[in-house]
Amino acid sequence: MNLGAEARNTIGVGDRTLGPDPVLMGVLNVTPDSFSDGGDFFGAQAAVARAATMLDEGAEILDVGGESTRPGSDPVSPEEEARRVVPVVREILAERPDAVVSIDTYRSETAEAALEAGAHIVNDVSALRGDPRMAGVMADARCPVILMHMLGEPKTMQRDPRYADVVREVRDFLAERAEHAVAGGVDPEKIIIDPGIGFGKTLDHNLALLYRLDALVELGFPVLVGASRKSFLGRITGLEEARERVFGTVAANVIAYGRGATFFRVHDVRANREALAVAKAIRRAW
Ligand code: HH2
Repeated sequence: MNLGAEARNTIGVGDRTLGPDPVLMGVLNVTPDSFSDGGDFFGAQAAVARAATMLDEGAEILDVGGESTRPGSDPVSPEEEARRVVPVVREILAERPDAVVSIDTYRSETAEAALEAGAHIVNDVSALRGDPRMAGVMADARCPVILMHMLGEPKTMQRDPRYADVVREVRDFLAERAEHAVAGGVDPEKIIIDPGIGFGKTLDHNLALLYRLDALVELGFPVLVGASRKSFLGRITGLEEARERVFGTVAANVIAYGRGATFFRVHDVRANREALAVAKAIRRAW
């Protein structure tokens, strides 16, 4: 699907427009086991405080997730997932009514409950493959949706992932999932696509996708990149501790911006905001 020759890099959220300048989505994992911040913000109070910090540092979206999708992780029950995220969404919006909140889930019940609590965006790492009701829920809510590529499922996805041509396969997959979403009633203007860095990909696959992001931009949807603190950065830099991978994250995001990405899912908001502000200024200078 191509919505026109021009790359699209904005998305409407209610009466606001996000983009075309780089948009930072702060990661808020309300989980005991996420790969880089598991357990840090597990209680609602700690999560809301972290949300406020990320907003103050320049995040325009907060991505609230209640289930880790790190390689090897197990799913949690839908009830447990909703129990973790719904109070956090509600409390963030009570304290910061202007915040834009996205809900990181592939389950329609969780998405519905979070939207009901005020969330604005659904971030579905299964790109609508995880739950047949999801497209309908998104269509009814008329909310922006993020469709991400994943090969396999979190439990096994890093066991020898293979592609004949990773860029073509990821692009074709995202085009097909976008068509599926539109067939289910989702407004094409509300779709954001994401190559799914680290989801069933080797180091070389991740690097190829970041370098050839323009191939995804050509599909006509805004592109989101979630490279933050991921293990491919550790493979390159030798940093085993995920929270130390800030400089590598910044490099990946600045390159991704140069290749056409607009949305950046990050743990370290300030570092990425400053780097992307400089990248934007350089791009504008000529
Ligand atoms: N990555 C993670 C989770 N959700 N959503 C999108 N759209 N893109 C991503 O790259 C992405 C995502 C994994 O990172 P994190 O949330 O930090 O860890 P965990 O899954 O262990 O909670």
